[in-house]
Amino acid sequence: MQQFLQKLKTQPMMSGTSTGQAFWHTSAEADLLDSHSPVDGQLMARVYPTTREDYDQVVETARAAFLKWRLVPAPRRGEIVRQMGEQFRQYKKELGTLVSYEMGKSLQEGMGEVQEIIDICDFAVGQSRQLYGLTMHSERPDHRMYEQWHPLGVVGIISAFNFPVAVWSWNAMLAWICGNVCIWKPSEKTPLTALACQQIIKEVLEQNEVPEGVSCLITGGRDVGALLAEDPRIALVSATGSTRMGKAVAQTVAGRLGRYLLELGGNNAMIISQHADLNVAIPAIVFGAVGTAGQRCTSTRRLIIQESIYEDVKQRLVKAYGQLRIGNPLDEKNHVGPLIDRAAVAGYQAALFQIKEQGGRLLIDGEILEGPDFESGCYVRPAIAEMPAQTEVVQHETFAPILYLLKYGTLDEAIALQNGVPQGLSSSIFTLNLREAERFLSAAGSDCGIANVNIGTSGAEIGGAFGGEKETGGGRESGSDAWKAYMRRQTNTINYGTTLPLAQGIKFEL
Ligand code: UN1
Repeated sequence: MQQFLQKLKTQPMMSGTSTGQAFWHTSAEADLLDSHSPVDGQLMARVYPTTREDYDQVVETARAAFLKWRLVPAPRRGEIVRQMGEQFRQYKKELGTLVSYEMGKSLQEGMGEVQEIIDICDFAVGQSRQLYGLTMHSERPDHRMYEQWHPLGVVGIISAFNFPVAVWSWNAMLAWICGNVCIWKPSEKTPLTALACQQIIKEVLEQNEVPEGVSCLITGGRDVGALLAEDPRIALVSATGSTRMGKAVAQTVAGRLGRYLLELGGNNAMIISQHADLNVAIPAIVFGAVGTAGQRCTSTRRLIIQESIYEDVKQRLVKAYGQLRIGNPLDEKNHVGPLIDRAAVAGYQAALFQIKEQGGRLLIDGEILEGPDFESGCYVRPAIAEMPAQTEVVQHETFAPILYLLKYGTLDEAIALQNGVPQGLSSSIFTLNLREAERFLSAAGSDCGIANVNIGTSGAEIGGAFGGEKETGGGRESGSDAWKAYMRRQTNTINYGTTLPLAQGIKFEL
């Protein structure tokens, strides 16, 4: 790990592209952003934010690279992504550890995140030979009609702190095999893992003589993200983060009729039916609610429990929460690490306050942990609150381990509660009853982008399309046919005859 960090330090932390000499900055020492680990509060890195001039240089380099990269055959682009996957396999432990240290998720989850990169690389390699278009039968004789998919150009990727590397890879790997070039703006809270990814793929880019600018990195806060949103040179802005950020990006990009792909907040519920196998449900609930300290966009925030088993579920949960070990996420014995920063802790505290104000009852009260192992001030106790209804605090996504319990009578009531929030990312039902499961998955069931049966709301595999409806933003990333978002469709009609028949039977004679 030390050696790996050392290797990272050989490159200053600034905007640029991942090959050759092109790391540059025009910002001054005084502008440096400090990046602290939530694990122990230590200063990890100092980052030069990207200035307007740096940004322009990056975009121009990327645009020049696109002119070459778009001509490289897609399977060849796939082969380069395959080699990147090999690099990530080699550095899985180091990068996973760095993710854990910079972001605060458990080591297991940090490595799991790198595994998602490896998986999407494998997926993208196969996809690079499957950028299929359809062939249509023309209504005109001696005509052929078909569609083909072309790359878009420069893709801007804005990613969040909670999945500091995987979300980038879902976008970048697909964007690359599709023939685009990428400019990545990671969260200002996790710049070091982003730099590590650039370093990990650097060798592959160099060895394959990939043009400078295919993989670019810019650093900074919201204002730097806004540069991408405003810029007509950016063909697609893919943004992951809060609904507030997504709305701002969408409005700006729509203002120039650009394309965007949004993956925003979730407020994910599990319905626990009286027909559930609780031995499967309880661990799923606990992992969903406290995994990544409740900071996944797929984290379980609401439990909608059938009234006849409500007390039983409650007791089992309280018992399970009693066994949780909170502490340094690099210690594999611990289940729950810190929140990302003190601002997140303040958000958690505010939610706890609102719960009480809005008639909720805390079964397990939250608390900020203090003492020698918790110096960063970011460690909190996962809380469980019984709520009388889906009050304002329940409607809102608080990025912290707070689980709301709600009661239901009929399945229709449960589905109405599940759908009765502004967000629509992930959902699940625990039931062994076929009719219930199918109703939940039907058009009259969950309104989310992800709906599961007998598994939790989080931990999706990369093979499916990932994303959600309503305030979650409607975008789909990673598997299935999500690649189409990174390409433009062109319909082609070819006349190989000697006359000019017009469509719709129109006659036009000279
Ligand atoms: C996110 O929290 O932004 O399904 C992504 C999951 C992970 C990805 C979460 N595969 O929980």
